[in-house]
Amino acid sequence: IDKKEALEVIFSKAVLSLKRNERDFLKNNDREYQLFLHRVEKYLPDLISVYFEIYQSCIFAYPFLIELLTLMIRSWIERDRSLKQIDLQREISSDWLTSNQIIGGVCYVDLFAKDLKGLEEQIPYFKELGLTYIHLMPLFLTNEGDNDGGYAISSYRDINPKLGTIENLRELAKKFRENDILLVIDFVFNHTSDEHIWAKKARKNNARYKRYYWIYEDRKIPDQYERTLREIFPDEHPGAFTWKKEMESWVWTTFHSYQWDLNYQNPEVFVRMADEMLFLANLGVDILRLDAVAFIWKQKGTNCENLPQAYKLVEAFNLIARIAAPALQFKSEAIVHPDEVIRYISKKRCQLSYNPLLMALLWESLATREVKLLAYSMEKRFTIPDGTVWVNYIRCHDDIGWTFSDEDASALGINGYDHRKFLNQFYTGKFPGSFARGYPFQENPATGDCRISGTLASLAGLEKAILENDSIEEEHATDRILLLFSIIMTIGGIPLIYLGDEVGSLNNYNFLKDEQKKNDSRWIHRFPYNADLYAKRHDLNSPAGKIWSGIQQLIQLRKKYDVFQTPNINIINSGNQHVLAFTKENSKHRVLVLANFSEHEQLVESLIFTKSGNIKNWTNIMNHEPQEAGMIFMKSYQFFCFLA
Ligand code: OTU
Repeated sequence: IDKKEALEVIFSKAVLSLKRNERDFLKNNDREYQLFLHRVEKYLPDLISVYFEIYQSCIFAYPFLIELLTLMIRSWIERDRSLKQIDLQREISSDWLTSNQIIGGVCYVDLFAKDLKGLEEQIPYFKELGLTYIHLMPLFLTNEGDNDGGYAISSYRDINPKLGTIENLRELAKKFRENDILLVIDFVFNHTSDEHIWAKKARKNNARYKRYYWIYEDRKIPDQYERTLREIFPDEHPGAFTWKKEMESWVWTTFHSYQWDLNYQNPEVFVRMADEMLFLANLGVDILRLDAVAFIWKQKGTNCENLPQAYKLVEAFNLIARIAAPALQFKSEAIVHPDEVIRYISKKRCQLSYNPLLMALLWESLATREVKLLAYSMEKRFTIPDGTVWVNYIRCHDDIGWTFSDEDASALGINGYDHRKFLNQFYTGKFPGSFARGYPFQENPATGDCRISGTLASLAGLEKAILENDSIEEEHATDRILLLFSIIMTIGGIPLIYLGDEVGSLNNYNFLKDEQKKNDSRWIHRFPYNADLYAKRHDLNSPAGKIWSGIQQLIQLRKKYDVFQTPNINIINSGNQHVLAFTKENSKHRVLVLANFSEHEQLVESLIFTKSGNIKNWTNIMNHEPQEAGMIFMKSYQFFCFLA
């Protein structure tokens, strides 16, 4: 039987499983349905191939495929007409995602605005700052008490009642759309909480639901897996499995013991999660952040991270979206080795990705005052496929992990292991002369691993400066903060601000008094909305005001020149080890960015202009002064952006 015929058989089976009124919808909306069929024709063959690559050896694969198609058609039928309009627009425009008009912000709904209604009231603030992309941290039903900041989800269809209702979220999505703000939320699809209905049924020994997870009665198989696994949250429990007394079994829990890893080797899990994904899409979500994507496939004898099937699963989810909710885009959250990060990024997989390498190396350059590792890594690794986009950030709700490549470091004579040790010492404030006030996260004496928690301002020196009443250091700190923002605003991709950072929020030590939080230092940088700081945002004498207005100016700059939306950069050797230099260009403009990562004044040879394309008339667009010939003089932590 030929392939086309097979597809037709499969598809018509799916249509037959629809309810009567759903089939009527298809009949009565023929023009709309033809559009859908066109997508089916375009993407279904690939979806089926990928699906069978993943599930070739599973005898249940076929019936679950029919179920998948049925729920895709159903979800499309239920999709709001206004969203279907956006589907169409995004299908024909290829560059909306890379636009220089997109500026991101991320926040916890409860900490920033109490609840979803409160968040709606913050729209004027988002507009004032210039934000057009808001990522709301997990807001679904979750365990009472400790719940990993919402990353333990008990239902993908119910909002945490403290934050509001599904209707509130739908309403917010609509309000965002009216205000040209993209809505981003998490798709926490590697695990559910132990209170999700599936986990509850598994706990009651229901065989079908036990197959949704990785559950073993003895240590035999867990031991086999653990031989090659890395510990992710060693503070919480050793290894990857947790003993559940009520079931007399071991359950795979990569993160916390109440976060049960889903078993994607079971096609039913894939299909059920696809259904949850399409439900989120139909709420009016624009971008789904694929949480912990590196961990979704497991295989004995490997570290169970970044396996080929993980990429295939992402491809399959993406194809489902292309057919049933094409407006939806994916953002990869793979905070792993840069060789692996890149594999998730493509139009077929994730159209967006965090840029953990740029993030980590910005901090590395601040600590060392040298830009060589940053420049070398960006030159080699900044380019990503056409139509995809980096999300460039300085801080987020998580720790900073030093995910640079040891091979890159060693090419520059840097020993990765020692360097990470230095960085951890520096950012926990232990290194002599350090300006930073961070906390260690998941320090593992066995491996020497450690990551860093702390707010942008505290890690950049503001906390220490204020405490010591040191006005020069205070100025350095605000300059450091603005320097990092200058880079993410000009380098291309989508800049993402961890809200609160734009007014210089300091570490919050209250978590130490909270039984449920004190062992997770990431709470040091998950702070409540600080009304005082926000009130000072227009006061240019306060650090909050300096930082806020500096950022706002950068945002305006970025939005004004579309050269900032060109994806690539050209790293230039500035001839000064403290100064990062790169250019970007499009048909109209060329920009040259210079950033001094040291607290000392620096000189850059005017040769840099020749190296940047031998153009004579450069204007400094920070102050609109033409650049005279001769040496370029840079003050401490100064940032220049020249336009030609
Ligand atoms: C993610 O992070 C979330 O960002 C965290 O807040 C969650 O706790 C976690 O998943 C579980 O849902 O280990 O330290 O890419 O770096 O996925 C953060 C690998 C994490 C990990 C990342 C994970």
